[in-house]
Amino acid sequence: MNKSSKIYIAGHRGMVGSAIVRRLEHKGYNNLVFKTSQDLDLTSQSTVQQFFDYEKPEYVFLAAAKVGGINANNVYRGQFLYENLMIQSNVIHHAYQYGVKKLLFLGSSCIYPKLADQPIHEDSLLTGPLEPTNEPYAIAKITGIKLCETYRHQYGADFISAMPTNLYGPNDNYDLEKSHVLPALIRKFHVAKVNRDKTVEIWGSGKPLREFLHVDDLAEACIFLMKNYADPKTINVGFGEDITIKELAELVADIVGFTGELVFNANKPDGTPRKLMDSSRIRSLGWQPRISLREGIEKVYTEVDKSGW
Ligand code: GFB
Repeated sequence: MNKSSKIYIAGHRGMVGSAIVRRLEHKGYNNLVFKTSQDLDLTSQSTVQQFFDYEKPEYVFLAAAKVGGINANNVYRGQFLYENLMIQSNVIHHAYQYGVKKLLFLGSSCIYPKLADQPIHEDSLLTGPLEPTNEPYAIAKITGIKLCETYRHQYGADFISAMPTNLYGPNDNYDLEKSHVLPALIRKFHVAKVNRDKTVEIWGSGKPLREFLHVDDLAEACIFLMKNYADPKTINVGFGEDITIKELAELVADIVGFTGELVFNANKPDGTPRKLMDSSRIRSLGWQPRISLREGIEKVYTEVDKSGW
């Protein structure tokens, strides 16, 4: 991949895709292709085929997906399964048909069994039952991994897949019903501070552990893998440490400046008890995260547009 290679970033308006675009542009890549979902419906096979026929990109970062937090995954189960299956099948298949030199598919740590040994090694894939709240999304993502693996095996396509841990950063989703925990907490604590509320509701018990990676670190990892990884096996991209949701809530409250009380709502699901990734493979290749959790949250909180809250 050189600076003038034609690179298609699917999902360039999302948190991950936009971070990849920022990193590529920063590094001087000058032939990037992206389309909004209005201009290119990735769930439509014929539309995606026409796009690849016309553009013929050389490299593809597949960051387009239907994503959300624990509630969205659990409620929109059919959409999460269908839309992700369609998007990834259309992009991966036509990338193969139109001779893309390399494709990187992005998944998620929820592909691993709910009770996988910790930290979770890539070999844990398909060794046990999935977390029920995100089973449809996880099954779609596992299928994406298998498409990359089988197209490499059968056709010799250089398609790889990477599994990031829970992510946060610019262009995150702050819709309280659909978002992940970190943006939800930032918004809830900010609003509570402004309104001088005494309490903030935290879903679940506060006991689950989660690992958080800033999306700029992930974007660097994606470009690194595009250049340095060509293996059928998926590769984990994590931060290396996890914290409980209660500790996370206390950290966000401290950064935002909320001094009231946390109230845990046991009627909301906890999800997986823990999903710390074993990222020793990517680290041994030479990538490591640079942005600490506190630093990353401080940056996000400063930069996010709070006007609609
Ligand atoms: O980030 P999150 O929605 O997704 O929730 P998962 C993480 C934990 O935070 C859960 C708790 O235990 C939630 O109950 N939590 C506490 C909250 N307060 C809140 C809140 O206000 N909003 C939210 N959203 N959570 C997702 C998967 O799982 O992680 C996806 O469903 C994907 O498929 C993604 O893998 C990375 O970490 O539980």
